Amino acid sequence: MRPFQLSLRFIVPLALVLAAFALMLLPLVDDLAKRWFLRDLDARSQMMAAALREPMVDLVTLQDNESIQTLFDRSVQEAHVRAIAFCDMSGRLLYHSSGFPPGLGCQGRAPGELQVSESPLDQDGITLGKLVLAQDTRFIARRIDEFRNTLIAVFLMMFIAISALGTWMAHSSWQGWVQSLKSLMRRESVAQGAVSAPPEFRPLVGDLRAMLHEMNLERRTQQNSPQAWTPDKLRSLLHDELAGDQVLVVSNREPYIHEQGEQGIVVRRPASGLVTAVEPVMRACSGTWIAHGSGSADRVTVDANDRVQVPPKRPAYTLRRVWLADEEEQGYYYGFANEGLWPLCHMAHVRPVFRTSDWEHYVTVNQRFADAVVAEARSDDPVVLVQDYHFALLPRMVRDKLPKATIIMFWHIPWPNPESFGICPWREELLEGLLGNTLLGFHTPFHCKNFLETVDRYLETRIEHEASTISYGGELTQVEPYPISIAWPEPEAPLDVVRCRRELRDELKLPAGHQLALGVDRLDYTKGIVERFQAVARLLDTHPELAGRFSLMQVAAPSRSSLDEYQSLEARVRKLALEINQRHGGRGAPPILLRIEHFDEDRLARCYRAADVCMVTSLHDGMNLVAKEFIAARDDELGVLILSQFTGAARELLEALIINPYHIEQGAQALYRALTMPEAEQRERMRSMRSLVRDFNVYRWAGLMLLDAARLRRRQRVTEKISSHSRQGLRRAS
Ligand code: GDG
Repeated sequence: MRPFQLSLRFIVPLALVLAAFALMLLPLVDDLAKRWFLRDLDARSQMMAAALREPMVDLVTLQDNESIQTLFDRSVQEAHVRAIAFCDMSGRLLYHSSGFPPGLGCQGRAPGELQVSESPLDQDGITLGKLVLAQDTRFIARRIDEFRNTLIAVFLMMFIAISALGTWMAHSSWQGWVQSLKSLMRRESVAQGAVSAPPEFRPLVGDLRAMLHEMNLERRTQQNSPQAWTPDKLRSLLHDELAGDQVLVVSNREPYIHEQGEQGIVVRRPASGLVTAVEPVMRACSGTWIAHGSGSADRVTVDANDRVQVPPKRPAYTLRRVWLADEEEQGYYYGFANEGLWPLCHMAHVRPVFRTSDWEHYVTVNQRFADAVVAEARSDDPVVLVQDYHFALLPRMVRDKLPKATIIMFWHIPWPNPESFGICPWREELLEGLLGNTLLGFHTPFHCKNFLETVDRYLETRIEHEASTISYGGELTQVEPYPISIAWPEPEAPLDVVRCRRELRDELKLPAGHQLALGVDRLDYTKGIVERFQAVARLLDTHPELAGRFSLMQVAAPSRSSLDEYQSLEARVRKLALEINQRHGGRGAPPILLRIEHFDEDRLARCYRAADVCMVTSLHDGMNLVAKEFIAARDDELGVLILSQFTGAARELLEALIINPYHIEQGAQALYRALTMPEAEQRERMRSMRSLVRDFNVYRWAGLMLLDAARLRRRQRVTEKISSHSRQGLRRAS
């Protein structure tokens, strides 16, 4: 496209110049050609008169009328003359050829289309009269028309030939520049850049080489750095790398929900892995978070621009709320996102449901949020952090309005294989939307690989597997794994583990030595809560001595409860807990302590500290933050984590007891092993996992993404600089 745009800038002026030239030239050419033909006619008349002179002298003297008539008629025929006549000295018309025009006499006056020439006829110095020759000039206008058309055709051909040549030259120069630019951008060829770069780039090669080298060095240092990532470090990164550029976050779920309570307005924090991860980042970078205003008192707590400063106690950033009608929320959020995309991306054996009406709401709501991003942007190149599967279309929509924006998206859930993704009726549209991103992040390299393969299967793109980039419609999307994490707890005000253990057991009316496993999840079918309960039942079947001495406390925060699938899951979970408690709960405390309610953060933190074991048995999970929260809470270095192999976390937390949650016996054995694990082994495992989660925290997650974004942003700016340099070169060349 680019070379054609450039060529147009050359072709249009060329067409104008040639047209002006033709307009000036054509009247001159007409005039010249006319004079040329008339002179030619005159010369021919003179020649003919000379040829007739000799026979005419004799015939006039003899007054041989018949021969004169024959001579004139033959001459008219042979010489393509319109008429010939002979007039005597007194101006009388004596002889003329047949068809002599009536208006033409001996006075030299002729109708417009005739040119008349006269030639005296002498004998021995005595003038006998004059020969009058009339020639038709109409052919001159025809010839001039033909000549003009030929000239226009020549101009047109010249225009086409020069334009084609110019376009071809622009295209091949552009290709050459793009290739050179690409090879300059690749580190290995920058080393020889000065040699292979075209002359236009030579002044830039040194700068580029230094910049790329610095960026690569910096990236490697940052990634491998053992030094801890902190909010301060993230803040200084934003300041140094993004020069304080505006950061906008977009997510469906808002971080603070205002609800109308009986005592007045209360603020609630939602149970969401996404909010858990992104909130500390926003506190650090003081940007604007755009989210759906879903609380009953949300509208009364915003200002005229739908904004509110949060956190309420210590405002650090702006929350901009977007309002949705009930049917929009139903179609976009519950329908397309949670009945369609959620089961599509998770292998949990729940079939996705796709409805056209849900899709239409999904498109509308994505556009509404994209418009809010554009409205909140203070410059044409903000950094936009898009969160999750609710906004697959938004990156392209924002890109269309803000082509220079750096759009980073993080996909918080797994990405399935191409076959599974392929059942979505709008798969191409979703992929095109996602390729509006500058940078697209997943939790694991495996999800990235699935995404690249899916794009490869369903869209015409160019994929560089080594560089992990997708080129689509002239734009580049970088696809990278960024394993998400949590904010490492502040060291101040640590909760005493012994006290937490005692208080929770008192609250649950359990004896002091009662062993407790903990499950914390949104009540979702992907979390494997049913399989977890079955493992508990199996444990008690095989180790009946544990009945009454051990329980699993399951905190299940209600989630998406209006959907059938979630209602039947809740019913199933309640029923199973009841059955197991009836079967194994005869002696003392029930084995399953089910709490289907939302716990506040403080209460949750006490539960993590009070538990002996944490069970994470997801059937499929992007990362799972509960596993990391449990580890971060255990500053006593005790407690055992049982972790499903189908979580992203299982790739990092190798000291957990990794299980296949579908294998109930394996789950039960792991539970037994956890409950009987010596403290020394618990400490060794926990210490190692704690050091990993401390270093690989959520600030590192955000920091690495923002560093990569800053690198791509600089690269884009250099590319723009070089493009404008190339355009100037092209203009000069043309
Ligand atoms: C998605 C991906 C990925 C739970 N109950 C309560 C409560 N929670 C909090 C937990 C945790 C969060 O919710 C759940 O995080 P997860 O990571 O388990 O999962 P999803 O919500 O499904 O999130 C997941 C995550 O995004 C981040 O990328 O890890 O794979 O599915 O923080 O503590 N919090 C409170 N009360 C509760 O009752 N306060």
